[in-house]
Amino acid sequence: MNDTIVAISTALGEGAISIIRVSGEDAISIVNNIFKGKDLSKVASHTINYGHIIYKDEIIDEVLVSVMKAPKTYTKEDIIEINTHGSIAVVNKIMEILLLKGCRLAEPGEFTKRAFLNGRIDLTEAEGVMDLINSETELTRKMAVNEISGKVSKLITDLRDNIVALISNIEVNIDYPEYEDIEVVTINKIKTEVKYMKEKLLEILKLSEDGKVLKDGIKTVILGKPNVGKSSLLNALLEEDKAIVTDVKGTTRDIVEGNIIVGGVKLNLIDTAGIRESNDVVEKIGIEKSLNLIDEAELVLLVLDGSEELTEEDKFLLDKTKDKKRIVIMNKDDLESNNTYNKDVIKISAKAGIGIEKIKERIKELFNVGAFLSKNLTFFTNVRQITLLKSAIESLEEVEKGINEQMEIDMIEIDLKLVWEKLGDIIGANYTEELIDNLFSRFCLGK
Ligand SMILES: Nc1nc2c(ncn2[C@@H]2O[C@H](COP(=O)(O)OP(=O)(O)OP(=O)(O)O)[C@@H](O)[C@H]2O)c(=O)[nH]1
Ligand SMILES: [Mg+2]
Repeated sequence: MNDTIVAISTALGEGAISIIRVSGEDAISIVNNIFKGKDLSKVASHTINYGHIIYKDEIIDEVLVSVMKAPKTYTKEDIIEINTHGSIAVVNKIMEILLLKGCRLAEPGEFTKRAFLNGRIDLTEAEGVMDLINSETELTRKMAVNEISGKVSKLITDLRDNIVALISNIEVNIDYPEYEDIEVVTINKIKTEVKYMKEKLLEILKLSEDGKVLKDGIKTVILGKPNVGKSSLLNALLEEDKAIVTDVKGTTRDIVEGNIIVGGVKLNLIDTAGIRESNDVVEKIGIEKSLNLIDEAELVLLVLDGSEELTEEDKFLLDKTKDKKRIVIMNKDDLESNNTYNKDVIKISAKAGIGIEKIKERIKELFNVGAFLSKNLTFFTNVRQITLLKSAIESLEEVEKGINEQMEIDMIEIDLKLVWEKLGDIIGANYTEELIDNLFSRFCLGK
């Protein structure tokens, strides 16, 4: 059986309360041993009990102890949570005593790992717990709650059940090869089902890729020729004077970064050096960096100067970013307008802080933030899941290819089994020790 683990579950520091969590077969007896109050081995499950932690006849702290008996607990094991006063000295002392009494210090994420290993949650749900703890925005919170609720798991499980049904159909064929008409029926059934599954998975993939960008923060590059007001725009968006603004062309040389939350989504903003022909060694490096950033950008804010006509540099950048998700911004709208470029632009004055909201609204539209926030969409949110999803889609394509090329039905079956396995990997139906260790080590202590 598992040993009994202990960790501090609240953030370490001064606070009203701290919680020490113990999980395992001996959780109740170990804590009972140092608790003065009701006999914890006799109290009902899921009760909170007042008393004192006593060690060598000394009161360590006045506490509330929650007793949760297996199996209806976070780890499916007996769990005790000791609510102490939120003092570093108290928490350390109680931890020390519990370790002396036979608990082992938990590894990061070990409680959740046990929940997974004991079959209470699957891998996507465990990842959801981690995502929820790490979530900074309304959107990432929603995404994580969706994961924890088991919606993703259900979707995968349903698809896997479909595949199992198909495979058993094939098995019948292999067992009774004399009925040729059954084979035709089976192949047609596989064809329809595989088409449906592929469409479904592609739809989820698209959603997942958009969702991932929103979850990680949209990498947003502010681009433009010198002096159009890129740094002014960065400052206006951040609502602080982060980047240096002057009327000298080529003020920004290295990239300047900052984060903002727009409509529940994080933007990682990057202000860049203005693009122009330059002989200045330092500026040239900056310009090179700006241009390289275009490829990585998930959103480009291309800034033009409304007070003057388009130049070759503007045209070059308009062309270079034409296939990117971008917003063209006509700045200096407070001055007399001399720019005749009239495609879809947002007019602003970065200096006066006018029009900034319009940019934010456009960003929400471009990334469909509203849908992600309002609907309970089901999709994957991390690289591990998305990579497996892509791989499952590839295997489905192999199945389709097999059918089209009239391959033997047992060859088609092999590819179908692969799809089943890869979908299983997403929820952790088959896992390696290494994968699990790696995944849970990224959790925080006490979770
Ligand atoms: N009138 C007016 N001036 C602006 C506006 N935005 C920026 N400026 C001015 O334009 C000049 C250049 O602004 P910056 O924000 O430094 O421009 P930049 O694009 O970052 O320039 P580089 O870093 O040199 O590429 C400064 O003098 C700003 O005060 C605006 O909306 N209206
Ligand atoms: Mg600048």
